[in-house]
Amino acid sequence: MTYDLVIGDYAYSSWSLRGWLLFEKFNLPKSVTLLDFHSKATVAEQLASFEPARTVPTIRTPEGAIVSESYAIAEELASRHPEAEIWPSDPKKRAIVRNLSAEMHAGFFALRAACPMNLRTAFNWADPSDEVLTDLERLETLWAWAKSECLDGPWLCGEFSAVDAMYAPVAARLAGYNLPMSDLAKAYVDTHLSDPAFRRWRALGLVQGAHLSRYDQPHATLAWPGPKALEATESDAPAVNPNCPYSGKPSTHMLELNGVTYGFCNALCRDKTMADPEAWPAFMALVNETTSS
Ligand SMILES: N[C@@H](CCC(=O)N[C@@H](CS)C(=O)NCC(=O)O)C(=O)O
Repeated sequence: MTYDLVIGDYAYSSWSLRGWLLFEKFNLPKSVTLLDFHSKATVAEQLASFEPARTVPTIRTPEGAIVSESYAIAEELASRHPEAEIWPSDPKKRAIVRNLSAEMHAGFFALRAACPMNLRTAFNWADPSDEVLTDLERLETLWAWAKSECLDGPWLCGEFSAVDAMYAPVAARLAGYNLPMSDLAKAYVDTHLSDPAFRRWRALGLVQGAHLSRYDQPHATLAWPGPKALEATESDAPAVNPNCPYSGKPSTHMLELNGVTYGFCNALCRDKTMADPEAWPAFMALVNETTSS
């Protein structure tokens, strides 16, 4: 039983990140189709076999139903996989996070319009508009309220839940445009940036898809505000592992990390790992096994 999940682009599609995190964080089976945001064909045209979807993320359930609103995807997955706790089982927490998720899904237009997600770089927007500042104030209110009601965990309300998937791209925008934040908001934003699933998504965005100039901004650029990736480089040397840590297929594409050469079964597996080695548990298990033996 696998869901088809269609996403737009790892670097630029903020809604796609929400949908993908719901699968990735809760370990749900997915077969991913990546659209081409660079293509002349519109998103709607590329989604022709997922009628009536017009936007990403879109899923096809195992029985063939199409769901193409992020909030509906969260609800649908939550009712199909109650054990995953996509919404918290605690009724009070669940009510709070549903409310915050719905407000995100229906709002924050100024922030979304002025600060499109772009995980390839970061900007210094020194003088955000009044409309964006109003959105930021509302975020601070909502996040502080959720935290004060829930009291535990680095996420908004205890363990990671659908609300955190909804706010992941918002966190990326706050960090990615160097917007003003309280300590509480900054801690929450940092939790997203250092989350291994978010880092995997961003690593894929760094190595897949074209640069899209429509996402460039007139602001000065900054170094990425999240954790710095370990330095790994492409290599031609023989690998310590005969088989790819992800697929088990023969190692054909190599990288070097701390003087050791590791192999992968294709260029994408190598490149996504090279972009942020620590984001990939199977690779780090191989590194630990190799360096501790
Ligand atoms: N309400 C939708 C919004 C999804 C959305 O707008 N996705 C963008 C990509 S981030 C898209 O597919 N846009 C279509 C287009 O650009 O033609 C949801 O909740 O998922």
